[in-house]
Amino acid sequence: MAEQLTGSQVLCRALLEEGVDVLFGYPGGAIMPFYHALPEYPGLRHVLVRHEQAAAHAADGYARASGRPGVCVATSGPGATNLVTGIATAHMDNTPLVAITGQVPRAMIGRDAFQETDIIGITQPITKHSRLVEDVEELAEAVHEVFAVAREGRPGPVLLDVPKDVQNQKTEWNGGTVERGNDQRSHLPSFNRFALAEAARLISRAERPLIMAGHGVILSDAYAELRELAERTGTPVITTLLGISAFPESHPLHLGMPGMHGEVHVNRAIQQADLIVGVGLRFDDRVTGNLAAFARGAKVIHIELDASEIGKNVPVAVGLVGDARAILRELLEALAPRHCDGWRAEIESFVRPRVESFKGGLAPEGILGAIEDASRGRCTVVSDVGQHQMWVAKLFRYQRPNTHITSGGLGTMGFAVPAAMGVVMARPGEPVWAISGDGGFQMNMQEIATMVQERIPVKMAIFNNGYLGMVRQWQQFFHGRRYSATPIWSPDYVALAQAYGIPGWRVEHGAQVDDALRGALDHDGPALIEFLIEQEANVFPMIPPGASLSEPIESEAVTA
Ligand SMILES: Cc1ncc(C[n+]2csc(CCOP(=O)(O)OP(=O)(O)O)c2C)c(N)n1
Repeated sequence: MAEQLTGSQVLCRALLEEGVDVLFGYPGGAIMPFYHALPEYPGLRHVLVRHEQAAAHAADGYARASGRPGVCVATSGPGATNLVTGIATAHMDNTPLVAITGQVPRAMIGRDAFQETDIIGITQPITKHSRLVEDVEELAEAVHEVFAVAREGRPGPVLLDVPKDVQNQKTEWNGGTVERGNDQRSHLPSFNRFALAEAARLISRAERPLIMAGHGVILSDAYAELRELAERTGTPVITTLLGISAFPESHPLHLGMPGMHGEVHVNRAIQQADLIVGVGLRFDDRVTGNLAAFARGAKVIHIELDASEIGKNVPVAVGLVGDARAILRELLEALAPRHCDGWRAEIESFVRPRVESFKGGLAPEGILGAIEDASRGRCTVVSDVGQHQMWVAKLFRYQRPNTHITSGGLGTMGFAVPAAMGVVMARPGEPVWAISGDGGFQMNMQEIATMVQERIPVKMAIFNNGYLGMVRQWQQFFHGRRYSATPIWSPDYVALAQAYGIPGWRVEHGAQVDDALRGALDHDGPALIEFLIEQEANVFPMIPPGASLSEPIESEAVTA
């Protein structure tokens, strides 16, 4: 005999069928029936955040680290709108995120009911799909549909809006409703064989080739194929901000990060290349600088899952639409071994000694090296947004796949601390560092309470320079040092840690670094370290906004 279930119970069962094991959320009126049902389903661990934005970022971090959709839950109105920044962040970086929101009862929709907001309308431009569930009979199918959309093709966020009375509606449950299909590769678009042959021909003939690897390499798990392509053809590899950790950084073919804060030799190599093989990236403006002057001597082969990206920013000689791993495998079959030793030696000659503006204060380079050593290279690093984000991208040596997580496309301050909670849930037993500036940390530091209550051992590092550093740097270079609204006061972070009952350290000198790191790593729970770094340190080199990759600012001299 069929079981009678409420909509909320159906929702829980459908989530379990999708393989969900953790939800990040916050209750409220319109989602109360769901929270009423939740305790019956211990397989669904709920993490109570302190702000819904953090729920979305935590689900995002979980998804990036696990490769499976992350789930966040909020009530209608303010709960739902608090998710928006997190959904937009996931949208820009192609994270499979499922947001579930309560909605006012169906009869009240459109009447400006208490806590009613049109979250479907609000999130339409920042989701792959958003759906209002109009009857309990469609609920299970709707859950499976949004999960499928979140995962398939180019992943991204989806939203399911469930009116309160639908959550309470009764229905008959006849057992599982789907076979869960995790392998979407069969649905992927196929690519053109002629284009593939042409790509192989261009690669074989190029004298100055480069590979630019983006987030798509990580999303399609194409590490081995990327490495094989580089090694077989002797082609140097550039990793974009979101492509970092797609290729081991100790590898002799690894060059570094391109673009606005990319190394001089990397950008110069791009400007001198005769072929760029772009894999799973979108050539965004932070990567290309002035498009008209970008890699003018290079033909571009663009391997990308989303056909609309091909030719969007950069004209391409060959576009290959599909899954990066599948395409690279095919391409490898058509490629004979070759070398580019002369070209590599030339790029080597472009390398400049690192110019940083550290004047003897605590330098990010030393801190990051020490974090790496103390974690024995086995950690995941989640960065926030700003100067420290660039240092974390450039100075840490990523060896293992998918160990660098950051908000690239939207550049969302406040991302690191909550996203790191999600990463810990996906990778228990491995140190996870949330590295933030003093500005970004203060945007979501309330989540320390979540870590304590839910026992989520994030290791937090704050690079405190007393400024909204990246904006201050722009003011220094482009606004005549007018530091308008960038000096930022901080609380006593060690006392803050104490208030939450977690250990905290303040590090002012190099000699204190190792003890603090050891203490934080040895502690079986969340821990916080404040590093007082040099206040006006800058990130070099820097391509001014709108300039070409050939016009880097390399030192303070320019601002004099
Ligand atoms: C939510 C949000 N608001 C504003 C910005 C603009 N912004 C980019 S970097 C930055 C400064 C970050 O300062 P801090 O967190 O202290 O890091 P630092 O640059 O000093 O390392 C600001 C304000 C942003 N990226 N995100």
